[in-house]
Amino acid sequence: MAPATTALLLVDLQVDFLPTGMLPVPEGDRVIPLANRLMPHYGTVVATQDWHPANHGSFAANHMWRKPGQVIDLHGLQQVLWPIHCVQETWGSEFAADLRTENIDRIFRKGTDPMIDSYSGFFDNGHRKSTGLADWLKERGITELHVMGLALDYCVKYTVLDGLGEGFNVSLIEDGTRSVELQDGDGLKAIEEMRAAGARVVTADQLRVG
Ligand code: VGL
Ligand code: ZN
Repeated sequence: MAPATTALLLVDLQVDFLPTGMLPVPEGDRVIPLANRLMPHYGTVVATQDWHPANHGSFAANHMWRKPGQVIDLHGLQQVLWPIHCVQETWGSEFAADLRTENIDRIFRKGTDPMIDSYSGFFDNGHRKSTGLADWLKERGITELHVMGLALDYCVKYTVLDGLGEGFNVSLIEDGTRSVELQDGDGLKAIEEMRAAGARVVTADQLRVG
């Protein structure tokens, strides 16, 4: 069992990020069994859920002449445009069918404001609004986070960086994540950024929680 002050944080383990989804993360399905194996060893398990309205500004389809992968200015912030994904109340935004969601204590949804994207589970990309995740964890005496999920080079990275910024000790579970890799090497670069910011990078076996 992990100490009671440690929480497992599962990032965006959703249908649209699996290899058959709308924003496929290669091998994204491979991390689901690991999440299922780890969850019973934590007193606190939290999951984030990308939860966009259909008119979300991060969707290329909502901008004339734009294609996924292009970068635009969205209300003052640089925004990568994505295929339509994780639309609220659709199949694509559901958690992966094989994920044992009964072990999740609390879900934090993000990306609900059409004007701004939210990669991190803690804040939107402009750091303007909090999701309440940090306060919720702190109220429960959580000081350490073990983070895994999708995608390494976007939502996992920004969740880890914001977790560190909020004062948590953060370990990235390297084998519990996969990258979208819009550019070759983005996954490795993300890991180096997280390490430089103070994250511990470990494999699930090194956690010794189960
Ligand atoms: C994500 C791109 C757009 C992610 C979410 O979960 O990493 N990436 N929305
Ligand atoms: Zn999204």
